[in-house]
Amino acid sequence: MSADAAREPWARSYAEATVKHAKPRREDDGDRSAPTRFAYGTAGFRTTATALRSTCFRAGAFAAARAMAHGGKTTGMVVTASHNPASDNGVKLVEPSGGTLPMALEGVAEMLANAEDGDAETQVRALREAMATAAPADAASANASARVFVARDTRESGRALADATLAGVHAMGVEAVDRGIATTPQLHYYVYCANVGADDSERAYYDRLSAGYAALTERDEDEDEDDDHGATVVIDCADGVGGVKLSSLGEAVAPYGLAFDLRNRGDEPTSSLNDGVGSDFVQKGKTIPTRGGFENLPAGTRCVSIDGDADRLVYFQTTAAGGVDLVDGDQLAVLIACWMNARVKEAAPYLNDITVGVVQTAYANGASTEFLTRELGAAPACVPTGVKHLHHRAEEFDIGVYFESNGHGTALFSPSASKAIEDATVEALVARDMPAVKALLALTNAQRVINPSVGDAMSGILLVEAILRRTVKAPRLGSFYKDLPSRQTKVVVADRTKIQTFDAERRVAEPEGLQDAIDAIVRASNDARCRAFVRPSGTEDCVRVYVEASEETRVEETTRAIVRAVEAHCG
Ligand code: 16G
Ligand code: MG
Repeated sequence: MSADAAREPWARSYAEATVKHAKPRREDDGDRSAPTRFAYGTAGFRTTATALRSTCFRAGAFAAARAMAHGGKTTGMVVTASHNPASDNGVKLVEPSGGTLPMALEGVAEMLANAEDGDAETQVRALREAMATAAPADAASANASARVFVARDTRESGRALADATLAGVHAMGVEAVDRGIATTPQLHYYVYCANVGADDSERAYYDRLSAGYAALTERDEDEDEDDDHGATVVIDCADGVGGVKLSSLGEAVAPYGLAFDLRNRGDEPTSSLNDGVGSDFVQKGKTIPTRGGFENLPAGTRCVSIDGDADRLVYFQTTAAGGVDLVDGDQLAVLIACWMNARVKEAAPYLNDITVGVVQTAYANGASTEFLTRELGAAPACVPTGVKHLHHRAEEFDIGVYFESNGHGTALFSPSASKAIEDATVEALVARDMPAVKALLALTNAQRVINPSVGDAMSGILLVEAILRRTVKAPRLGSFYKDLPSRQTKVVVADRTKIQTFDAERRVAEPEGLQDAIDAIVRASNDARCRAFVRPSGTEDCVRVYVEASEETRVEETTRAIVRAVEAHCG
């Protein structure tokens, strides 16, 4: 490397260390599924674990560069491949706010991940660029306490990949803190706390959430407990990290009358991460997990499935016929947004101009969109797939509720909304308007039960349970509206990147003619409620086709026709 490229001490030490973390040669480990190019994708680098050692080293250095960019803050990295198979792994980077990597930096991260082993110059250039992008106020402060928290899920490959990550952080001369095994949202929360001066321990996480739950469900002496909702929830932990962590949360909430019955905790000889279990399996297949004894539960039992890194949740109720009533992310958004909206209305005299907005993706069932539009008086916003898109859009609302149908989601309170709620509480107290005080305290306590950094299955479970328990005559979960029949299909084509979409992935710009073909097929269905779109997956080598209509058979016919159109245009 040229003397110029290595002028900073970190650049010299990084250039020396990167040599020891070479990419695996494909012919050496015989791993044919390793990518030829690493793409940051929908939610970070993700691929077969054996291909990731050098990527983790570099991503660790990248996280260190981001900590330095912010003038010496704490950033983070989680080694996880979420809902993907146990043999995969991946990288999720966490910014000092506790949020995800700014999209503008994804290309820089890709430049670093894809640079040749011997090309330290390009790697250093990428790191320097990562360091140059920060809020000006941040960059002005001292560089003394740059730190990176590294966590991993329960995958076998995690230990070695976390070690490679820690080595990447060290190579930059930045303090690396091994936070051990954690859920993705926990690590986001730890990073957030570290930068706002709050307790970033695991204990403090459980304490915050459980105290929030306790406060949110506390009843006045004159109130009756609404016993329609049993206080036990059966949780399918996907044989992942949630199995370990939910038992700690369960201990923390048990004194407040909520019991977790944890299944698929990953500690049985038959355990297999995300394999026939977990939220992805349950939501996509609309079926109960294949392990954990769900088939023996009494009909109507309230259950939750989470994913491999515990950042998604879907509820379901078993039916007498051995099936499920699925309560997906769309339904959860409705439950949470309507509950928040009702509290805002109750507090209306003191809480003016606070709006509750919902963010969905094109996958949201049309029935949920119609319901929300009616209830909230405004159509939900629609953005491209991926938490990063939903989260940013939700930040534009006073109270922004976002959910993907697959169960990624949360509610965000803007700083000004939080302040307005605080001020309104004082005013309502002075006026002795107790119904308004109650509504305002509910909004305050809801904020305590919510992980402020990112959507979190553990926090989501507590919020939903609290809402069900707190709402006298709460509607049965999932009974707000009836889903339109829908189907999601994968099509494998020669080159999925040929498909370019716009309008939040609802329309195709390229290849030419494909959108016209889809429009013609939808028109031919003669069904006013028929809706369809196609998009290239950001995590798998396939094109996804989504169709909904008022009847199952129409969904099937339309899907078949659109699959043929995709094959014809992208073959
Ligand atoms: C990732 C995303 C998820 C999205 C999914 C879509 C995050 C944390 N995860 O899992 O939000 O729904 O990808 O996958 O953003 P696809 O692009 O393959 O359809
Ligand atoms: Mg996940």
